[in-house]
Amino acid sequence: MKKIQSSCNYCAIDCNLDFYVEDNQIVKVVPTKGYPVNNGFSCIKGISLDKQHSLFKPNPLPRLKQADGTFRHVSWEEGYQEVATRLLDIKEKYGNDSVAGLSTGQMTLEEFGIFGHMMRNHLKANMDGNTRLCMATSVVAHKQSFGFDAPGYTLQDLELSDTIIFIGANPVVAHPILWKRVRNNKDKKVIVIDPRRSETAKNADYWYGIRHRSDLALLYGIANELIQKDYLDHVFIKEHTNHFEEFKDFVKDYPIEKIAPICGLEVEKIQELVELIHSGKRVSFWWTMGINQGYEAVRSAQAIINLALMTGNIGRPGTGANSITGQSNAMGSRLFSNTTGLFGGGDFDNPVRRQQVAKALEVEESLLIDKPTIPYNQIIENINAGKIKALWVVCTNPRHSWINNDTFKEAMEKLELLIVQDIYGDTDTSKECHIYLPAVPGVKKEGTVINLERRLSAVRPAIEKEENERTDYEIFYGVAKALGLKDIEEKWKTPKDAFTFMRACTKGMPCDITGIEYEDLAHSKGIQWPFPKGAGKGEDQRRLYEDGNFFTADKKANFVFEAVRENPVKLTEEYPYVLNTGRGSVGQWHTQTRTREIKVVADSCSKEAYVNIHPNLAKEKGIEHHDRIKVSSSNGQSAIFIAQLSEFVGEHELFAPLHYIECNLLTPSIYDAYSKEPSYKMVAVNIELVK
Ligand SMILES: Nc1nc2c(c(=O)[nH]1)N[C@H]1C(S)=C(S)[C@@H](COP(=O)(O)OP(=O)(O)OC[C@H]3O[C@@H](n4cnc5c(=O)[nH]c(N)nc54)[C@H](O)[C@@H]3O)O[C@H]1N2
Ligand SMILES: Nc1nc2c(c(=O)[nH]1)N[C@H]1C(S)=C(S)[C@@H](COP(=O)(O)OP(=O)(O)OC[C@H]3O[C@@H](n4cnc5c(=O)[nH]c(N)nc54)[C@H](O)[C@@H]3O)O[C@H]1N2
Ligand code: SF4
Ligand SMILES: [Mo]
Repeated sequence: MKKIQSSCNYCAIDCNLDFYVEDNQIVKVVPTKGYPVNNGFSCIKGISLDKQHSLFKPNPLPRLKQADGTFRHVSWEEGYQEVATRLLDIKEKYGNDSVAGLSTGQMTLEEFGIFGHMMRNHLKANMDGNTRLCMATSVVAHKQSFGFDAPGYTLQDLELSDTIIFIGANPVVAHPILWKRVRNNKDKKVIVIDPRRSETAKNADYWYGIRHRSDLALLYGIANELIQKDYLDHVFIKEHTNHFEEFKDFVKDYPIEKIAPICGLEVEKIQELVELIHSGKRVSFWWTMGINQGYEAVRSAQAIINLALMTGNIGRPGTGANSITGQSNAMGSRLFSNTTGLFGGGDFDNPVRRQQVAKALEVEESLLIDKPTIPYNQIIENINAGKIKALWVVCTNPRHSWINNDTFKEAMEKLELLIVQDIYGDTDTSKECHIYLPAVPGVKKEGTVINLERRLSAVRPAIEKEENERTDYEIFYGVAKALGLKDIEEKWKTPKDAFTFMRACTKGMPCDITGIEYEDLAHSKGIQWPFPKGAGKGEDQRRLYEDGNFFTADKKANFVFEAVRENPVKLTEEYPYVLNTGRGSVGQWHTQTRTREIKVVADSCSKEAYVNIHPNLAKEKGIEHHDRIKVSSSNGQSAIFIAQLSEFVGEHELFAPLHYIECNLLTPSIYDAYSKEPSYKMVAVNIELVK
């Protein structure tokens, strides 16, 4: 029996797993012992990776939709040619801006490299990813505050922290192995700030059930109180930060007496929180989608960073303002997708970086695209306005996951060419597309992913592909060849080639990985970036900012702040309740295409969309547990849900898991001003019993 160590390609923890294989069948999956991230533990999704494709084994050949609406399968060569010809035709007829792509945080670094090079540099197309729906806020916040998109922590900080504050994060459900690391810490207080009494809040020492979208006011109020009480690290502020004096003046407008009613908390509760922050010796702040998916999300993330800076809780063991990533390679997509920045980081109009990246890719500088992509929302708007005619969607399911998802349905109808590359041909996005390109799942491919603490780890094929099966990398390569892109054809033959190019692009950057050999990652403990040439063996755990130096020109972190804005979501008589959305269970992954194959998950989760509703509200509305209710949204849409009574949501709030397509029918098209990340977490709704 062979044993192959590989990374789980669901969530951003990137647990490593040992696949035991006999006769090209996975016999068992065991979480890797000694791997610094998960050390012998995993969640149900990881140990069920062998279930991928047991139920829905697709035809491995490309599928074309014909003029009469029927489908036919063609050879791969014909499929590649069809994609290439049709993309080039549309480009020629309508111009570069008529072609766009949508990728994901779930591809490998090498796949980002080849796809980004082909789509952006060669085809000059716009291309964004589902990381916009997820991590765009953190990216912008980090760049403005730290000078680079560089989350500084290592997971061990959870074991070393004495005060762990989760804001808009529910790791018990969304990042179980991160929560395991919290539980390893026997000497800590856990604090949760979340309007919902989430699974994490239930397991915390302190829960602050704030009003939806009042985080920014709360965080400024806390900052002001810390200043008033002089609970500050003056030395750190003076030596390592900019704009503190302006910040100090600014937050005077947010005394806790004023913000307490805005946040729905008592003044004493906020004071308690301030004292907890002050009394902690190693305080760490952790945020996820409850912060990132808001209308003033970037400023909220920065308000968390400000607290860490002013109290000197950054760069030391057990501290940090720490953004938790969602998907297995969201960090890779942030650095290597060529969408919002050059490969390895840096702006598209930075002449020095352009030269470096062109040299690393062995191409003329003029080949590199010269501007960032238009964001996801604008791609969809431009499709619906008839400007974008062709869309290539890879490893994401936007018909389900996009905000106000009827607008994506409209886009699908408008497009002349929708190409979908997915491991399943029956997803809401792939089932009706013009060209479907079936890719094999992660257990059959190789490459690299980067986890939430900047750790690169290897994805290795546990089993071999069968006849006619193709990996995502091979599909990109095949299309590039059909497009006649000689440099890709000659120099990007394998994932290792792509890794080598991407690595070269990082030279001298904060994310320098020039010290990593592709082969080093296999059967390893993973390697955190930065890891420049000559870095030696490296420790198992490394954090950034230990010397107090950040990536800005003057090496100081910036206090960034802005007045709290009016919430664009208004509760009215017509729509008096808040609908909150997010992850429903450990077993369910996003749009459920993959986790429907895990029998215990499929059997134990609701088949139909449901909402959690407080028993008091249910009573008031004559609704009983498991009744069907109609939820109407201020975006003009409504859908039927099963009512699941729960005391863990507020009396005037509902919670809908995003795992059901109905959820995003109701979410309104609202985005953060700076990151354009959708504001998924607050919808104004009304409800009625369906008789
Ligand atoms: N099982 C499972 N795990 C997953 C995923 C999955 O689909 N299934 N997806 C992965 C991905 S891509 C991501 S991005 C992560 C997401 O991980 P999380 O962000 O932890 O999960 P969510 O449930 O989206 O949201 C977290 C919390 O934000 C709270 N929240 C809502 N509004 C507000 C607000 O105004 N203020 C505050 N402070 N909190 C608010 C919600 O009540 C919720 O408890 O999970 C990853 N892990
Ligand atoms: N209301 C609401 N909506 C949300 C959110 C929320 O909190 N609330 N969260 C948002 C967030 S944070 C995220 S990240 C998105 C996620 O949204 P999506 O990315 O749309 O969700 P997934 O189900 O992960 O889609 C991944 C697709 O890739 C396919 N796939 C899996 N592995 C492979 C592979 O190796 N190759 C290829 N080619 N395909 C593969 C799967 O079958 C699936 O169809 O949802 C967003 N939508
Ligand atoms: S915690 Fe995340 S990475 Fe680990 S097994 Fe579960 S889904 Fe996979
Ligand atoms: Mo995400």
